[in-house]
Amino acid sequence: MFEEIPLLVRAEENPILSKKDISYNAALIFNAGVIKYHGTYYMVFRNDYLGYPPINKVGIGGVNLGVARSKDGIHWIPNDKPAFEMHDDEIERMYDPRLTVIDDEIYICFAVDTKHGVRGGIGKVIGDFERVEVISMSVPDNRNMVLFPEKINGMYVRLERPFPVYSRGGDYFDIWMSDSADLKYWGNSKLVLGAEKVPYCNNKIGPAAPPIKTEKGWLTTFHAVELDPNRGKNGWEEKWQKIYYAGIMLLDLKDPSKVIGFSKLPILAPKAPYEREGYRNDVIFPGGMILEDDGEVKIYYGAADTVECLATAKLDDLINLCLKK
Ligand code: BMA
Repeated sequence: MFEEIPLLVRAEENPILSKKDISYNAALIFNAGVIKYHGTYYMVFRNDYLGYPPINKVGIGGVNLGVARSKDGIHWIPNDKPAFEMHDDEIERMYDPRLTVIDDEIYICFAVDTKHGVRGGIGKVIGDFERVEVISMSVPDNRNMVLFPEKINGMYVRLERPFPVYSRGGDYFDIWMSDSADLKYWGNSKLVLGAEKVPYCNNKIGPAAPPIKTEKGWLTTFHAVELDPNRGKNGWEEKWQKIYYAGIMLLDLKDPSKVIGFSKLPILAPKAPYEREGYRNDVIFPGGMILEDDGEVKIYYGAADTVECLATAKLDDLINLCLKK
């Protein structure tokens, strides 16, 4: 297990959202996307709820996405019913939402488990989080998609994490980038960061929260996984051998496939009790990042696949960390 760089401050209110805050069927509340939109904070969170027949051994029956609002980004008021769910003969569930505002419209990226593989979905949020108009769905396997908040060189850009299981030597995956003229047809794909470059990863990395624009470059978090074959039962699972860390990187403003620098140690490593113990122990999974006017950065993350948390840092410290050789 790696230790984090002492830079981020965990919110005293953590977990900032958990099942006790939800008035409908909810078991695990985590991996949220967060935006600040016209002065209000909005969160779309993942809810694994109890149901029958269960989709796993602990009685989870399905997954939906809920919405919560906040005036300060710390205290949240969830809606009294879930917002989005996808389920049909082919699609099993949507999960792990990420939110990006582009030209005053709210877009959502999400993972989709289907009977024929994992797909990355992109949609537009319609009305007051009433429904998602799906714009595109990738071929399998791909997920952890995040959109940049503006066009770059006239194109929409996304970070993504395909899973090349044949050619990459197992569960060993990297961060990629593609662009699109219309959010529907994606191409011009490029490697951004290889998993082998990240010292606290021996397994896979993936995009985390959508990037924020700074003078020095696009600042964006990623998750990095350490696989420890000596770990056995961790959390509710019979065998959970992974540890999920958060890292941060700075990408070139004009060509975001170029990494200017990244943190050589995690910015968040499982430490607090709510990160160390839950459904899957030792998981930190960021999905939202907001830059405030005073230079504070709020990073929202799912902890132990069970609750949603917040940690903050100063923008300059995060940038300097990425620039450090
Ligand atoms: C990933 C995804 C995430 C989850 C993480 C840790 O593969 O399934 O939703 O938070 O594993 O369990």
